[in-house]
Amino acid sequence: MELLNFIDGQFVKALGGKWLEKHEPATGKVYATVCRSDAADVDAAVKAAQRAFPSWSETSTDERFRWLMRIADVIEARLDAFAAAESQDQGKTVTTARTVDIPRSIENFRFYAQYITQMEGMALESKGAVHYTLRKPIGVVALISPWNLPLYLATWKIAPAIAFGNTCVIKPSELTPRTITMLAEVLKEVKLPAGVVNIVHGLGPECGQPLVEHPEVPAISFTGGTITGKKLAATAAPLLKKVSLELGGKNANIIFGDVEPAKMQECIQTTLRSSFANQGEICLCGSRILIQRSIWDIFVPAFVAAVKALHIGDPRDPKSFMGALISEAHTRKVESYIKLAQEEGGVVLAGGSRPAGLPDRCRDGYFVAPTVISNVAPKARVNQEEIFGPVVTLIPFETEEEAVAIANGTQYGLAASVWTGSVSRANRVSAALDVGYVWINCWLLRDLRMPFGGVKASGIGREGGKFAMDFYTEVKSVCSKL
Ligand code: TXE
Repeated sequence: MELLNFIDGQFVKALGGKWLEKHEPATGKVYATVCRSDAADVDAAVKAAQRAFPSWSETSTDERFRWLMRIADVIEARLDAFAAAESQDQGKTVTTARTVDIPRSIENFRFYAQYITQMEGMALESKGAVHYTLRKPIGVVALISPWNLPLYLATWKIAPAIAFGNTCVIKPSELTPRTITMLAEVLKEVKLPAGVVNIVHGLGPECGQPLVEHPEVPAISFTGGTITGKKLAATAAPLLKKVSLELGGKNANIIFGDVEPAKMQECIQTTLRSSFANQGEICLCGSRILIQRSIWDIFVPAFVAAVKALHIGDPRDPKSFMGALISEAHTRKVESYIKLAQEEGGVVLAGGSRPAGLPDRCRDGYFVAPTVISNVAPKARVNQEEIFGPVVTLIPFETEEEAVAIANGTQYGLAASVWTGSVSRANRVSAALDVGYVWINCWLLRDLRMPFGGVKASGIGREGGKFAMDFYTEVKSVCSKL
């Protein structure tokens, strides 16, 4: 299978004729080749987006509403094909792709389609004049997406970018090129005007970097690792480009002793998901579980037993809760953190190695069993650095103040979960946490109108609803003397 660039409404090979190999994570085998693009391909994509911009930005909101709804409908009609492809390409279970990734990709288009029909501006009268705002799209926006939630995060950027009247060039992760290419087929079929969405595949330094540097790209939305995010910010700052950076996390899941006994099972089940959903490869996963000492002996044995009962297997198998990690290199990274934890005094209570009983097809796949580690100090490296895999640590605490201090004691600040039976404690702790998102007695319940993003090393800016409108448009004030 050859995965091509999509530029100016056409599937094209990289101009330099180079290719990358794409491995299937569950088998470790190459199953596709993907264009290895460079600055010349990026330039062609930006020029196509520039040509498309004047007419696309002049379309009515009603026209754009209908385009986005049509795209969503076609993806929905092919839900199974998209889910199977996402699972094969990324290693996630087909169930996760079918129930999380693809439905959310559809929702991204529907949400922004509807959002633009409800947009309001501002007008006021003062000093003998009327003042009002105009909102304009920015132009050609660069969208750089990661490999953990490929279509989900790519469409989280494409949908608002084009809904607000911009055209775009997207560089998906080189590790997950498949479903974005299937999206291009959908865009071609529904006859979205050529150049509105362009896709260039390739490596970060060779293809992402020239896109960030391109003089005709005034804004960049990036989701990925903090190191790459810093590099991108350093490139964009002197060029005075608008940036939105959604970066890594080291999220705390804080479990207080006053969780209602009737809610304890729900707390354990949700914590299983927040720890290991998508193999722990979600920036919002809670990788540090902080447990009040008063319930340590209740929570820990029940949680560890539940982890040991999880089924890890072929991502195609509907019984599998977890599939394969994204790549061999990432698997090595995750394994190195498990080793490091042990060197730092950690005790492995579950997992810690390759899962047993994998089917023959997955013999060479990239699998790590869900791993639970205790006895590691909050300031140890495994409790400070983003592992981004199926590894969680258990950290005891005595008081609310101590829990907040541990939770806030990393460079990151993306999200947190708080489990408690006390409303006042829930609100107090939520206010004290240095993060962009707090879930109280739940995890990953999202409403796309809410702002999404992190503080500290977890990023700059917010997207979602009106926050995406602020990023993907420029607002102008007009004053007319009465
Ligand atoms: O991400 P990169 P990597 C974290 C996670 C992971 C680590 C590294 O901890 O282990 O980051 O992952 C493109 N200019 N997250 O190295 O490099 C790249 O091609 C422009 C958290 O895979 O950040 C890809 O499309 N673009 C995270 C995208 O950036 C560049 C999700 C992200 O890749 C570039 C993924 C450059 N110079 C990893 N270099 C989250 N926040 O959800 C790379 N890219």
